[in-house]
Amino acid sequence: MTREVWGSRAGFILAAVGSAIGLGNIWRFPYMAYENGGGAFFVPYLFAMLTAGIPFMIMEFGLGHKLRGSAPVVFSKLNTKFEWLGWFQVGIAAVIAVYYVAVIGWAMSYVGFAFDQSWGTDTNAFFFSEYLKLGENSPSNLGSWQLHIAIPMTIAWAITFAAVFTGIKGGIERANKILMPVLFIMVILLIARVAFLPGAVEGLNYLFTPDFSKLTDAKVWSAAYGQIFFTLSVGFAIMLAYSSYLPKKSDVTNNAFMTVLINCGFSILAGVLIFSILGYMAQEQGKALTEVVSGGVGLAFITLPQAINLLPAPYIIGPLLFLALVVAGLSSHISIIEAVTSAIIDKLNISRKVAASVVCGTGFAVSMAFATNGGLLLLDLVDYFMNNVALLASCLIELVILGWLIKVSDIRDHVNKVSEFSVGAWLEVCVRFVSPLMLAWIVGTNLVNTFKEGYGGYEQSDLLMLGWGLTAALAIVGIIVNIVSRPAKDSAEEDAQE
Ligand code: LEU
Repeated sequence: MTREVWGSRAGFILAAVGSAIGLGNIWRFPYMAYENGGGAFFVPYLFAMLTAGIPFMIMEFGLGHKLRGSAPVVFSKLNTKFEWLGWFQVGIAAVIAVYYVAVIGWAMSYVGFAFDQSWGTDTNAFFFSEYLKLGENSPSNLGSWQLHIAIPMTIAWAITFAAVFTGIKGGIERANKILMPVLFIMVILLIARVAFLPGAVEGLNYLFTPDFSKLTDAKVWSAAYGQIFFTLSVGFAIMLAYSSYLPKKSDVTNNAFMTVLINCGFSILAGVLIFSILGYMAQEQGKALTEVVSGGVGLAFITLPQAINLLPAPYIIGPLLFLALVVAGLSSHISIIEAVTSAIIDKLNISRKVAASVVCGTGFAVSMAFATNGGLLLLDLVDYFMNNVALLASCLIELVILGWLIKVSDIRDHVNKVSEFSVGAWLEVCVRFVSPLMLAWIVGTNLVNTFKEGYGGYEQSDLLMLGWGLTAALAIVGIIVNIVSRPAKDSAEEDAQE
């Protein structure tokens, strides 16, 4: 089978940017920036972007372009012993896919609620009790299935399925060519409106006023690094898959820089949007901003609805805000599913249509666990482990392989051969020293803290099964697949040397 290719350079960049820009940019980034010292967060964030984000993106685009395969193929071509890491990454992507779609589903429901603000004044009670119907649940006691959550999730799956089933150029590229411009236009229109509301400037001051005392806080650095991999979709099979469809003649370095800079620029725009609204809300309520902000999921589904209640023309701004979340989420969800699908196509040599049907069918069924009373708790616990343990560990192992177990200069040479401007030795400094050291420290701290303190007050048995157990299971499945795989597709290692 000849490998599919993107139809145009712009198409590839839009798809890569579509993957990177997602739920993580709109509600995670603004809150993280706020929580970690406002303007001071930008120092570690930019540092993480420069030392880890850009190098990772160049390496992954370079590897995907050179070795033309999904994550397991790429790693096994580097050395057949490394194939397991590819499957571990595909596993992380698969797990993220099944809960990410739940948040897209909630956002879809909220587009509808926003028209008449049917969430009422107590948006907290509305979200937890009326919408999620959270009762005496736990991550392992999910309660009953909720049709009103399952329906929007099904719509999201249908869109993702249509794109991935149709193929790289006709499906994924075309979807992103619609979704990305729509997203940018919506966000710019929203900013143009809310930035002039009274109080908006105070909100922005809050976000951008540096608190340099936070720079000595290890947590801030850990948050910045954690955010950068998730937001750029690197380290868990996605960008490897996307770049494996690049045509031979492609400017890898330029594409990588554009993707990173557009994504991080968009995060700042999202920060401006959200904090203008929060500043306005604080002013309207006569409170300090610190009193009105809540974190994580709460920022999008509790605080924002409250703010929308107070906005002029809430029936326009409200639906647009949640629609932006939906659009950003969908283009990312498509990429997560493609990461899994392309790995299956490569491994089993089956058609895209069959692979996409199996992946989406299974993913859909599993994701229904999140359309339950306890779905939020399950999501919270699994998301914590995927982001803070599995993903960061996967990135660290990838760095060790790329920086120490193969010749990183080979990849740099390849990248420089095909790109307009050359990447200097700084790439190797980042890949071999700066990033692995930072990550080793962060992963180590996360592991020790999670071991000692658990997470979110969940039962030990839940942490063991759905956190540690799930993460270990992904690694073990990867290792088993690696072992039973036919040893070395003969030409594999030669390919890698090319
Ligand atoms: N990069 C995406 C985001 O920031 C997430 C990823 C899982 C596709 O939301």
